Amino acid sequence: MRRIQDLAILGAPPLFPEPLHVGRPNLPDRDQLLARIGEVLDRRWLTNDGPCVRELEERVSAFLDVRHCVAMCNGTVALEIAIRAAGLSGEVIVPSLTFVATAHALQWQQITPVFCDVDPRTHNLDVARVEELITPRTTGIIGVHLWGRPCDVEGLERVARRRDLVVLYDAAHAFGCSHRGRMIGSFGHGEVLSFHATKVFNTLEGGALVTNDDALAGRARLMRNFGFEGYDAVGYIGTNGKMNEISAATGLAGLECLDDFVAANRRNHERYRRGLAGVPGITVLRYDDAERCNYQYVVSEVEERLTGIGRDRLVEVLWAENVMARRYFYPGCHAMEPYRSYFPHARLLLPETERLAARLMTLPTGTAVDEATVDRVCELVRFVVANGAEVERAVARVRARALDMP
Ligand code: T4K
Repeated sequence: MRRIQDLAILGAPPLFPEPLHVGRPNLPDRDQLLARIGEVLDRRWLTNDGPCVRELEERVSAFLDVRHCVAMCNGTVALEIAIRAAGLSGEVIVPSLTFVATAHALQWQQITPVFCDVDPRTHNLDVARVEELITPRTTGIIGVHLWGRPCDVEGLERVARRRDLVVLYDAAHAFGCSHRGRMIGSFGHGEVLSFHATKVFNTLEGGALVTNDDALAGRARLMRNFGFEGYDAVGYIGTNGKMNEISAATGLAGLECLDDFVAANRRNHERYRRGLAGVPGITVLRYDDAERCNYQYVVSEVEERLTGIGRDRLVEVLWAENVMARRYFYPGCHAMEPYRSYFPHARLLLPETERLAARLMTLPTGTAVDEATVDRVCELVRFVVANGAEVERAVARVRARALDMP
């Protein structure tokens, strides 16, 4: 990329012929996967607590060193069931800087998500702010280990103990990550994982509640299967949250390759950090290399004062080049419906969330992205930022011409 007129947003051909997505799935070894799927078909046992689901649950709980893993059909249903099985009601404190499923899982069952601001360094719940939001209606806190970086679990659990609250974690991003040497999965009363296609480890769709609490796991198991306690006996209200055998088989094959997935992510993350080092106004978020990290998200902060080009325009320029960077998690749950209507003034209590939601940009990584591709994306970002103000003016000119404006 040499000249501004070579940018696709101004009409030139895109840098990449095919879209480069954030969240392109990591795939297990194909032969192993097909062999496992063949076994599922041979058994004619496709769902309802089948042998692959059981094996996956055992493997995940052993990996995370936690007593129970209750596999489910996706992370959102796992959250809903965990929330219900933990007896939450009234108000629950959650971050707004998260995927909307965290809030929806509460609101879906008429529990009010109370949005709390985040620590600008960690992007996770700010414990001091959590404490200010506790009311007599508060029954719990759901921390989100955003980008796989652990919440301040000690701080949250201190507050929860003092105020007699339940703590759950949305660990959708944090499979394979540790905090102070202990795997994420065994903190709080329970933690919820997502095994969605876009996650570091996937079961196509899937998720799980992991917990050391026997009673919580028992209730979640019943709720996952309509509340059935035996043939013809229902002792509980339940839903259908079951994982199917093909998903579990995909997970079992994927677990064999997890180290390779993480290695590819780590390599790409380092490459992005080096490739974007020194670009004014672009900071790539770091992980704590002393811990286990899955490096699944390459998140950068774009500071327009220094780049000369706003985050949204930069994303637009990248999309035109087929680099499908994402604005996770813009605009924050509080600014989405129904929460925007329910809490029109929420943003006044969420200054850091608002600031981050306006600046964050997530770049493509994973096993589908190689180092040469990362280098080209970095080179593109460097070029655009080096010419930030000029790119803004050129785009405005082209747009004005298209509208036939003077
Ligand atoms: N809590 C948190 C903190 C979460 O981040 C999530 C999910 C949940 C809870 C809920 O867990 P699940 O119920 O999903 O298990 C995507 C994912 O759909 C979602 O699972 C994920 N978080 C979120 C961060 O990302 P979108 O709306 O951005 O999805 P979409 O369709 O734009 O897909 C993302 C990109 O991935 C696309 O650009 C294309 C690519 N892709 C996607 C799929 C499904 C592929 O290349 N191949 C594929 O098969 O939410």
